[in-house]
Amino acid sequence: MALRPIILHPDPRLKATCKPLTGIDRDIRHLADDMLETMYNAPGIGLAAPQVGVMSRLLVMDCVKEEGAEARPMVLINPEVTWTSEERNVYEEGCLSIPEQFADVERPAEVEVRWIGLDGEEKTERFDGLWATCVQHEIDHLDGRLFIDYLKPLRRQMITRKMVKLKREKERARL
Ligand code: K1U
Ligand code: ZN
Repeated sequence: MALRPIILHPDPRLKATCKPLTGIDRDIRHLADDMLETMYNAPGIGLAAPQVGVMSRLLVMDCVKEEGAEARPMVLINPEVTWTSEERNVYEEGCLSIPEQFADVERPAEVEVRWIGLDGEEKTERFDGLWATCVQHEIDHLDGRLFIDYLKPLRRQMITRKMVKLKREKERARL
């Protein structure tokens, strides 16, 4: 297992639509392991393949936050939202590709998602609370959408400008 570098906004790979996976092989299992390690290390509660530069429809998440509670690492391949609740929920979201920036985003409070597991089996589950917010945020990544795309243009531009500056500073520090 290895940590993979997380791509920072703005980057064209974070704006692109990812391709469905057609099979599960050793490389995919390796990618999922690396993504879970990268997510826990960040630390984060989710991570989508394009955030590590892989343009495939795969995401990992674990929203168990309680101290001492058993972890629930999940790997979702080709996830699809099959139902959304009318009730909506506001959560202050962050993103590992947009560090230190947070904003309220309104989304359906509950969603049903269908996906393929690493065992090749189709699964369906209803998510609520933070799990619902996180799975929608991660599926958005697979469609090239970021949480800042839900904000007013001015706020989005301000965050993007800060990120351009941050990336420039990081690049300078690397040289
Ligand atoms: O996709 C990502 O960039 C990961 C992101 C997921 C997410 C956060 C908040 C709402 C929806 C989706 C993160 O994990 S940001 C870090 C974070 O939220 C967190 C980190 C440590 C403990 C608890 C939360
Ligand atoms: Zn994100």
